[in-house]
Amino acid sequence: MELQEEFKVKGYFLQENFLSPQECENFLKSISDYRQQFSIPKIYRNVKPIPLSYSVIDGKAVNSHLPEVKKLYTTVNKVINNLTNQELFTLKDVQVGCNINITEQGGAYRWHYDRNAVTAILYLNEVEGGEIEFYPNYRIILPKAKFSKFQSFLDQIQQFNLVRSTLGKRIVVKPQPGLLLIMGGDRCLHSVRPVIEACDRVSIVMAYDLPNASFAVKEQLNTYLYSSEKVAASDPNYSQSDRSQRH
Ligand SMILES: O=C(O)CCC(=O)C(=O)O
Ligand SMILES: [Fe+2]
Repeated sequence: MELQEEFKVKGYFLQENFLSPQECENFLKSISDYRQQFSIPKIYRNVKPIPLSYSVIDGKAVNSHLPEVKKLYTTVNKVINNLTNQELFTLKDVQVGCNINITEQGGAYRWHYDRNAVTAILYLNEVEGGEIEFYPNYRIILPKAKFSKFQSFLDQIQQFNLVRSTLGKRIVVKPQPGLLLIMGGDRCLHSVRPVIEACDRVSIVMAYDLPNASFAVKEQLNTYLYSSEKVAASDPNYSQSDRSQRH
């Protein structure tokens, strides 16, 4: 099967050694240098069954302080366009476009869909636990009502364990240095299992979409994902009338 065809049918794509071990080391060094200089927000949202518990260097910080990560975001755009046979773009919302997720021991990332069409995740290291679990091409999307209450109801139903195991095909991927995962972010339900090891799990999360994509983005979702602040609704993904879904 052609790569493009395979991506369309499977809903995801994996490439090992997209970066060499040395390149991963260099990225990890820049990230750790950044952390020596700046403190990064730690986010904890107590949702069931998997909480959102991680630290993040958001796209604004990447733009200003991590030029090599910014460059990677553009390089991977070409890979995405080739794979999807579409002209997709980096996100207008710089804060959301390219993030570095840092998950310490015990940390995890709740079940969610991303708000954008295609997401690429580059893993920089290997840790015990911290597998990403996902259900490609899983979401039932209402074509004209992606942000409706009924869509949000469907999303909640589809998250149940029993529904997932009945309707979905589960894929589990263990992080390894240089591994690139590309998926249809807004239709692939995904989460990150708790990190078991004392060492931080580090991944670069890159979001792409059509130029005219509207997310009906709420400030509140960005606050939920990128700051330690308390938010009024415990879960902006599923408790608002608009469903902006990247995570
Ligand atoms: O780090 C990962 O494997 C996934 C992170 C993720 O899904 C996200 O940041 O939206
Ligand atoms: Fe995600």
